[in-house]
Amino acid sequence: MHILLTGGAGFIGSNFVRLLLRERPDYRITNFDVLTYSGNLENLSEIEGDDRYAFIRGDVRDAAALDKALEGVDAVVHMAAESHVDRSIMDSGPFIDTNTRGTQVLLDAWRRATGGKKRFVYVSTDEVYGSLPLENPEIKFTEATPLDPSSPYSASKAGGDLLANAYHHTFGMDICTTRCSNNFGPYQFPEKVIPLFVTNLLDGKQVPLYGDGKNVRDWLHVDDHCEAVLTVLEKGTSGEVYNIGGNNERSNLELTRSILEIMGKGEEMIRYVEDRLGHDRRYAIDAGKIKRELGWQPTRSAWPKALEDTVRWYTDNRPWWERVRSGAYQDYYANMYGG
Ligand code: NAD
Ligand code: TDX
Repeated sequence: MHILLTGGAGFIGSNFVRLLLRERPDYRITNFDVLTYSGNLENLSEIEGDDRYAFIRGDVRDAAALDKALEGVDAVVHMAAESHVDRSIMDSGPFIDTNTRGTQVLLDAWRRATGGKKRFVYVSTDEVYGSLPLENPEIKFTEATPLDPSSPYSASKAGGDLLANAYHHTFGMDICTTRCSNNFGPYQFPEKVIPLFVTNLLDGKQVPLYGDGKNVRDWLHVDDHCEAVLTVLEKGTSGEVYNIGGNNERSNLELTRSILEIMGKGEEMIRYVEDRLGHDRRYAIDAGKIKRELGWQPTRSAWPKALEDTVRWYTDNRPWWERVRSGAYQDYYANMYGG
């Protein structure tokens, strides 16, 4: 089995490559990634010499490059994306271009390569469902919840999600879609809340908590997400959507307090800052379908142990995040948080 993974140099992609090489000794994987600011081959340095792994620097918007890369490939896992909500608020152009148009270019290339007869997994997000109210904690997103994206990021991901569905219906292509909640773990770009807060604290800086800190996210360890994507790739039913989540809802304030406690820091390290525009209040995933139909459930997200392990990873890997936080990231950080 030869898989082409898009976006394999990013956070989830690089963890997926590692998991696949570990768990499927007879698979090969090609990582097709253009290496934006968040793509980093250093995330994969330990497997560089593995002859089951190959890297192609390429853009999912480049049809000719895809035609070449897809030769002899048995399945595609599409993770490449612009992935950060705050950046999409600053400039939505690259989001629509990569997440929506790039998905269309890739779907067309896969159709040319295989007639759509081989599997394509579109890695979408729970954010396509929009926001849930805090007042009704029993309500969660199911696969039947209508799409109602509220940020330019989630709208651009919903564009790709709807196209994947449309290509299945129109051309009979073998496509599954996954919609996962917030991931955490090693190699996450430190613009996202957990690595941002941990690395700030390691540098003795305060953490910028948006608004009242009551927004809720459902946290899942990245390895659980990757295992779920692999399960869908191998066992999913064509045309189906699968929610993936940890049943692990925390308010941002609870999350921040847990990080402070693990790191032995006090509440004075919290800096309440202006809220994110259009900030989704709550995400919560009902992941019953993937458990019932494909037998997947999280095994690596136990809280707070998985969070403690993640804090330890950033503590132990200062050279990685210091390099990642240097250069253009400094301008982004200064623009967002005022230095
Ligand atoms: P990331 O930003 O860490 O990685 C994205 C990768 O895509 C990078 O390596 C980047 O270089 C590559 N890329 C971007 N534009 C490209 C293009 N035009 N052509 C080729 N490669 C390109 O993102 P992530 O957090 O690892 O997210 C991966 C996927 O999972 C995304 O599709 C995201 O929407 C989805 N997702 C993420 C989460 C989360 O919590 N991080 C949750 C659910 C779904
Ligand atoms: O500085 C911050 N302060 C803060 O309070 C940052 C960066 C975030 N937050 C809050 C906003 C959110 O409520 O923390 C929560 C999580 O924020 P992010 O890490 O930016 O993630 P989120 O916006 O929830 O989106 C993530 O999950 C779904 C990923 O970035 C997406 O790619 C994925 O689809």
